[in-house]
Amino acid sequence: MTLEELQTPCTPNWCPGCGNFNIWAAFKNAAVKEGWDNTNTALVAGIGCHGHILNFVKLTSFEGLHGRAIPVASGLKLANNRLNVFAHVGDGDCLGEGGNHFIHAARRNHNITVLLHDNALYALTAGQTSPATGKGVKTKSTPAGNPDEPIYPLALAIASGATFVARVYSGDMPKLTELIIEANKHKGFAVIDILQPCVTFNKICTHAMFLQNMYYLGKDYDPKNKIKALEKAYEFGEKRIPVGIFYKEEKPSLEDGYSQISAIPLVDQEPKLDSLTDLFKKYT
Ligand SMILES: Cc1ncc(C[n+]2csc(CCOP(=O)(O)OP(=O)(O)O)c2C)c(N)n1
Ligand code: SF4
Repeated sequence: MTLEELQTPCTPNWCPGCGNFNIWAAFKNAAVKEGWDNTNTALVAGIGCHGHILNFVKLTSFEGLHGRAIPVASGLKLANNRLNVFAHVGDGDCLGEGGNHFIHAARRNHNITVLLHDNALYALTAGQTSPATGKGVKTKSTPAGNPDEPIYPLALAIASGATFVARVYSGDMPKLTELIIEANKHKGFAVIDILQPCVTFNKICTHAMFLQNMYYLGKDYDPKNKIKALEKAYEFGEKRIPVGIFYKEEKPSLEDGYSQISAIPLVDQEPKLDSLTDLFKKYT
């Protein structure tokens, strides 16, 4: 599909300057480069500003309940393992309401790509604290400062078993496009933590803050070293926001382990009615 063909009749309604615009553009660039279309790709999202992306990309998509994008994406992949499956999730959506799903999909190494639109708060509902909000940060729901420690999403992903774990700033469109493509090519659970400024509600994680404090993991960094990757995943502060691929491991995905779908995807298989009838008989 061309960029024009990926266009829907809807005009994006994100606030001017929102990092979601960059994610939208980078995703479409990746789709054009890789030939993603409605025969080979499906998108899922949770609920939030991030989830609106489905309205602006003309690809088959499903908006799950808040926090439930990942189980829908995993089910899609099991039903049709030929598809490129992307889950667009928010930090509240993925780490709060859907935290349990994130952990177990990573542990099972489902072959899907999770694009975490990380604006470090609940944006659609007007700026409340999420599990990614820093300790002490004042938000609508914590006017005296967030009393809780944040979750470090990449550390959680690595510890849970994700096999491709990366971070990128939404404004770095070439890198974001490249990583989306690489994450999709990876055979297993891939997570990209996308630093996505919410210009309306987050006055700390701004474009300027990311530009001033991020640095790229260099050639001497070994993404195969899990312990070092975990250490890196906890690094976040002044002049200390690493971006790049933190961890990469080659191993069979959950779908690779099912011989029943290795030759023909489930959707293309005839249901075995005889065996089902026998099964039902047992319980009638
Ligand atoms: C189970 C459930 N809890 C709460 C809500 C209300 N709700 C809708 S969107 C949202 C915030 C979304 O925040 P996040 O996932 O971080 O996405 P963002 O808007 O920041 O992109 C909340 C709390 C809901 N729809 N369902
Ligand atoms: S509220 Fe924040 S995340 Fe939502 S569209 Fe506006 S800037 Fe973007």
